[in-house]
Amino acid sequence: MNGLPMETSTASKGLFLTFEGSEGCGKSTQIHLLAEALRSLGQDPLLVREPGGTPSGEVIRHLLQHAPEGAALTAESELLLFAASRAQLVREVIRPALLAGRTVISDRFFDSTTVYQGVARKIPPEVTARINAFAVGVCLPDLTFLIDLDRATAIERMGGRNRDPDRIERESEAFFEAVRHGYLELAARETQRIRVLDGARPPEEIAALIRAHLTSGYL
Ligand code: T5A
Repeated sequence: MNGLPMETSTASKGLFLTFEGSEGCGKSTQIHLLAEALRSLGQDPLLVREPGGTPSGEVIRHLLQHAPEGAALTAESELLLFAASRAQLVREVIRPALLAGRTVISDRFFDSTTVYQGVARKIPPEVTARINAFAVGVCLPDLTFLIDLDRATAIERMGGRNRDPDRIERESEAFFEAVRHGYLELAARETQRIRVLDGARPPEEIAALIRAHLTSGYL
């Protein structure tokens, strides 16, 4: 036993929300606006991000993004490392919080693997689906917001942050086109769970749409 709660099929009491989209689409901005709104309603949402969010997950994040030792990672190793970070985050942080009744908001979750490693890295969908299922167990998002933004606008916004690109951010334009289309195709297949939002709109407008979605059946 490692002291962490065992995975069971017991229904979660908390709401599990995930945000997805390509680099610079505005996920973090919206997560923080939503968290503020929830706090003003007296809630105490838990915010997590992927990869990372646990001590071991943060080491994996560094390896995947910036460590020189990660430069030669294969697509297969990359997939398994994202899954390992997620498996730990689910059992160590997300699941206990949901069972305790907290709302959990995750900046990326398994849809990122479906799209980045599956569609963009071309790993067969049955492989990413199986590994995703193994990593998350019974912990599935109740609702996912996909923020869709064209690449040119995203690059302009990220340039404004004046930061060093990480290993994945240095990928080709074709890779990021595949990511964007992969997300939109996934949303078209999972219309019940995934809500697509236009990331080119002003942040407050997007935030209002998110709150409206939530108050129409989730809060
Ligand atoms: N990955 C991850 C995989 O390949 N597989 C996986 O399974 C997982 C989990 C993670 C990387 O890992 C990959 C995908 C990624 O390459 P990360 O460093 O965690 O990367 O960063 P990202 O998730 O890509 O997020 P970013 O921090 O780059 O962007 P955000 O959070 O989407 O954008 P945000 O909110 O920081 O906004 C960017 C800028 O735009 C402005 C903000 O002020 C900010 O300056 N902005 C707006 N401006 C105008 N209008 C709006 N509506 C705006 N919204 C935000």
